[in-house]
Amino acid sequence: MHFQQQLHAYGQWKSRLAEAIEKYHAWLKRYDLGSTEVEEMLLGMRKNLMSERMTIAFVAEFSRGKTELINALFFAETGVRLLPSTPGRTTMCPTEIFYDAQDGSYIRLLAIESRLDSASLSEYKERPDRWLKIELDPSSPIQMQEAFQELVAVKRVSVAEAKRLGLYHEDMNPGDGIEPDSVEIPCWRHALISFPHPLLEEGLVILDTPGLNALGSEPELTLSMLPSAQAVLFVLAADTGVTKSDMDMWQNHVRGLDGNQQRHLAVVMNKIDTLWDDLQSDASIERSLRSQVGETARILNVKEELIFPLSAKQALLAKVKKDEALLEKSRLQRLEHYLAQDVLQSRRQIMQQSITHGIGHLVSESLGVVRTEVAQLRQQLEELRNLDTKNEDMTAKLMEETRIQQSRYLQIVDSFQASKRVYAMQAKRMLDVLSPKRVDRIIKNHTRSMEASFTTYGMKQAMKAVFDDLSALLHEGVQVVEDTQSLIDSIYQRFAKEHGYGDIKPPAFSIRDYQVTLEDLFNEGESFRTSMSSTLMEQHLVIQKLYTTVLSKARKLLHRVHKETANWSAVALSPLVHQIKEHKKLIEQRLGVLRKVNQSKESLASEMEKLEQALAPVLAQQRELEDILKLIEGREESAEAEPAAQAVAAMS
Ligand SMILES: Nc1nc2c(ncn2[C@@H]2O[C@H](COP(=O)(O)OP(=O)(O)OP(=O)(O)O)[C@@H](O)[C@H]2O)c(=O)[nH]1
Ligand SMILES: [Mg+2]
Repeated sequence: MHFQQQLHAYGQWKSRLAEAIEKYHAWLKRYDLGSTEVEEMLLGMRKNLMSERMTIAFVAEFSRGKTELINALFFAETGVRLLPSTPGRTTMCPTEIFYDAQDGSYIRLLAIESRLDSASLSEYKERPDRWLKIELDPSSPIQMQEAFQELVAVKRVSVAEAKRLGLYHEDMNPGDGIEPDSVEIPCWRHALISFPHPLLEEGLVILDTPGLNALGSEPELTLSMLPSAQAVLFVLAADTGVTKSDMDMWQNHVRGLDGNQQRHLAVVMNKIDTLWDDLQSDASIERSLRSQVGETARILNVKEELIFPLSAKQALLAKVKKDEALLEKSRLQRLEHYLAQDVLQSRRQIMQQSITHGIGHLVSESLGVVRTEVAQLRQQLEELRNLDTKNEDMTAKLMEETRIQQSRYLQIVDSFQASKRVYAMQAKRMLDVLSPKRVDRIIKNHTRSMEASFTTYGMKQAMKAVFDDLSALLHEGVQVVEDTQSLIDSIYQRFAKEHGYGDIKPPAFSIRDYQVTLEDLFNEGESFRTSMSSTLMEQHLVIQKLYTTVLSKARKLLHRVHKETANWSAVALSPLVHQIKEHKKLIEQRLGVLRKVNQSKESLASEMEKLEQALAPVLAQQRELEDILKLIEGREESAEAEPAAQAVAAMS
């Protein structure tokens, strides 16, 4: 399947899941089983799912052909070279290309001087009025192509000004060690491009980066935007091989992205057309290509199958001219296949796992309760069928039994209330430990000392102190979450043992993994700091930005931990609550039936009929839930409803 078809299928799958979430939400409402917490959780899940985007980032030294590759992969059907790609440095600022359905077609540009401001890029993105906006006409590729020329805009400033902006770079100095009077710097710090294009409309986001030291001077790009991309393509050129500067970039900023299983990192070996040679046989060209791929794999220490030799330029040409043979020769299709199969498929699996884990658990839990109800109604019917109406003793005995059940039920309610009180105290203690206020206080305290320190060393010490405090907080959180989990487990076990509630399980939860994530975050920050000393002369501004980025990520992370913990603690006992409610309903129903049968023997038939009638809507509930579960699990075929006998067996 082509990338576009695959992305479309992925979009459809997401809408199906969103529909399942909506249906379950409606189901809970219809039967009055929801709660504000569960409702909020479902709405949040649905929102996350629908706003989820798929980002592919392109990084490399300048002039390796990143932008040309983007043109060839995604925008060839416009018939033009949509984004500017020329010899030498071209793209001057990181550029995000996506579709913003709300605001339509535009380019938004953020002035380079905004680097002096303490607001982060993501904060700027919330404030469109701070950006220069250029309208785009999506029906005219030529107009768009012209508008995109703004992405290459540069200006001359004094060296002092470049230093002030944290942009003075040794490479701007042409070797003789004498500082020039002025240097060229980008006009723009960041660009956002939105226009309706089938791929972008499906949620694709493309991140093009400028080659020259963009990764070293914008920590937010390197530490925040790249790591959150689903795929990162590192581009090399076949005619230059792996140069020292390619290697620096790879080691300092790209290689580390490989650690995450949810992200794909691949290497493109572009410009293979420079190896094409009419005087050489295809076989010998193939051989030299193979050996270059092998060599690159060895130097970068990546698997050979993750290196994609191709020619972006020829691929673009081939697509525009509809020249199939040339397209084949450009070898672009193997990369397209990789993006469609490996990247998108695994994205879908990850989403599926997390969604099935979240909502699937809730739906299965509801289904378990409904199935028990079906089974118990059937059992009651069975009892009535076997009831010897002439035998008054038997009815009386059943009545007696049910009364005993009723008083036992009242005990269950009492003991549940007691457990719930203990649990509520524990849950409060847990959420206090992880409270966002505590996190913010820690960060705020240290930020002050960080801003006050003039040396890199002082800043580094302050950073270490925040990290220690935050990880201590998280450590305490892990402990208290585990205590809470044991408490919940013991409550469930007690209800299973004493009251026969063996079928329901508490939702599992842990925040242990976040400890590693937090640690990685700070380590990445530190390795960024050590890598930049050699490349940037004026570091203070960049280090400050670096630390702000790391801290805002840590803050987000810990807030998320709190939110997830709160969600979990809100629903941890709800399977028990459902079960108890159902239990009560059944006992009352049964007493009612027996009472009536006792009063007049004739009413037996009509009571049985009523039970049959009561069964029908519950069976309908069960079918609805089974359909929702099918939607979630992506099963197309309608599975057989669970046989009654099995359901009866499950309840006894
Ligand atoms: N021969 C050949 N040239 C290519 C190929 N791909 C790109 N180029 C050329 O390489 C030059 C640089 O391409 P760009 O796409 O601007 O490179 P970039 O990596 O985006 O560079 P920056 O924007 O400066 O970071 C342009 O002149 C392209 O025409 C290719 O496959 N073969
Ligand atoms: Mg470029």
